This record gives sequence, structure tokens and C-alpha cells, in this order.
Amino acid sequence: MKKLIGAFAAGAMLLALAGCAPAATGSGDAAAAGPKAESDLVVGFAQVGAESGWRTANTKDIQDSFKEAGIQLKFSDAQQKQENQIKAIRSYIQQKVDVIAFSPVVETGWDAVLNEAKDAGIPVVLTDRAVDSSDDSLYVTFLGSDFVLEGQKAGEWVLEEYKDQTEPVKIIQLEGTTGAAPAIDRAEGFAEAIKSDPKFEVVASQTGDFTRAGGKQVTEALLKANPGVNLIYAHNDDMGLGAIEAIEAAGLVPGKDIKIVTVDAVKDGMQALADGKINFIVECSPLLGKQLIEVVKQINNGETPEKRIVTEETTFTQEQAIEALPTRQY
Ligand code: GZL
Repeated sequence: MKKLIGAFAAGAMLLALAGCAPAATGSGDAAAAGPKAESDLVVGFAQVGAESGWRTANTKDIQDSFKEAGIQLKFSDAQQKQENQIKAIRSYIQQKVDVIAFSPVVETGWDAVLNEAKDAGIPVVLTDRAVDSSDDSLYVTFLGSDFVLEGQKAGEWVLEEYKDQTEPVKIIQLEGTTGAAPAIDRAEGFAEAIKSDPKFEVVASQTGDFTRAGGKQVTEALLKANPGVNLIYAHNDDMGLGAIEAIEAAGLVPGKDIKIVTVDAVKDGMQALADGKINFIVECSPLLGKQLIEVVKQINNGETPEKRIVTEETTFTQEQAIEALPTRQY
């Protein structure tokens, strides 16, 4: 009997060494089987939706990057609903993908499904937005912008723009999706930056859900309720573009009667900046595809990626937008 078991073990070892071992299915046997051929890797990506120009650019960059890398991508669009993202993640777990990546539409409510991925031995990468969880073992890496810094940059521009003004500056804030990391953090960073000068007053703050239609609707209502507004701070270009429509419908001149500062720097926003309808944009890069591929390769090779990878980004004035537009990638 012992001889039989010995022969079986030797045979299994030979099979494994000859690469005939069952391909790693992401179910925790990756280490045992060693790195897979990159063309055999399968990544499940649960995207937020298609709510803004930024999101469209982000989706395109991720899909193009995976195609270029020759790594298989399963992709889902959650139409900005958390329950759809959770469903997609569960489906990727069932399919035993090698890595799950997603941009959490809101910060909370992920622990249960991320524990299911952990129990299935499937590593999770957060791209773009963070989760608010006490257990950071639930994800390998968070790859995305520093949204608090983005809000601070917007606030610092406001401080400079109005430094010689003594009378009050009335501000409307167009918030991103309620509960989303960029909305929470951009509001925090902006408030932090302007709190030093009491002439600034945020007279109203409401979510436009990161969409152009939402930005227009909320601006129409808030302008009616708050006469004499000087500035609109929008958490993304799309809501800022909606605000432009509302300001013009009210017979006012955007960029002059009411100044606008936004975040993202997507092409439509940069065009409005170059045209003088927006006054300043803080960039938030959607081009996360290549960095995500690098993280996937590190995981496949048994390496440990950085826990937090912050994307590089800048800011644009009207003059800088005119210069940058011709070669703008998104
Ligand atoms: C920021 C991203 C935000 C963008 C919006 O990283 O999550 O979501 O600023 C997008 O345009 O809808």
C-alpha cells in the first residue's frame, strides 16, 4: 500500500512540475501552482456606471489597457447602484476569477461581499474610490486620487481669486454622489482650505450625483433660493457644465457673474474652461488602467503591491486649458 501511495505522490509531483497541474483558479491555489501565464489570467471589474465624462474615460482606459496587456477582462456597469456592484462581485467569485477590481460607488456596505472574496482566496483591488472599512485586509491595494487634496486645491484657488475682496463671497456647492469617497473628501478639503477667511459662506450644498442633468437641476433650484451667489464649487466637471446651462438660463454669464471651479479636467470641462465659462479645474486622472495591470501582474507573481497608490494630477487655469486642449488624451 505504501508503495502505491508513494507512486501516486511522485506522479502528482511530475504532473505539477510538467505544468499539468490544474490552472490556478484564483481559489487560493495560485501560490501552489505559481504564476499563471498572463494570457490565462482573468480579472473581474465592477464599474460604477457611466454617469460622467470621467467615468467613460476611466472605462475606456481600463478596457484598452487590458486588451493591450493580453489579460482577459470581465466587465460590468452597475448604473451607480451598490446592489448591482455587489451582484457583479459575487458573480466574479462564482466564476473563480484570479483578481476582482472595482470602484466602490459609496464608501460603506462592502465588508460582507469582500469577506466572501477573501474566503474564496480571490484578491480585491480598489480603483478610483475607497471603502470605509475597519478591515484593510479585505483589499490588496487602493489605487486612486487624493480627493481631500483635490478639494484643498480648489479652495486654495478660491482664496487667491478673492484675496483682495472684503465683502462676503456666497458659494453654492454641488456635491457628488451621496456617500461616495470623492464627494465626502472633496467637500472636506474645500471647507478646510476656505475656513481661514470668514467672508466665504457656503450658502447651500446639495448633491447633483456627478451628472450634468443633476448639476443643472440643483443649480436652477439653488440660484432661485439664494440670490447674489458669487461662486459655484462643483465636485466634477459634468455638474459644472450643468450649472453653466442653469446660469445662462437665468440670464447670467457663467465665469463672470458667477464663477465656477470644478474637479476632473475632462475634455468638455477643459473646453468650457478655455471658453471662460469655468474659471479653474482641479485634475482627477481617470487613466488608471496601466497601474491596475501592474498590480494584477504583481499579484500573479506572488509580490505585494503598495497598499495605497496615489495617481499623479495637476490643475488648470483658463490659459493652461487653451494650451493643453489640442493634445488632451480624455
Ligand atoms: C473620481 C471619480 C468621480 C469623478 C466623477 O475619482 O470617482 O466619479 O470625479 C465620476 O466625474 O463620476
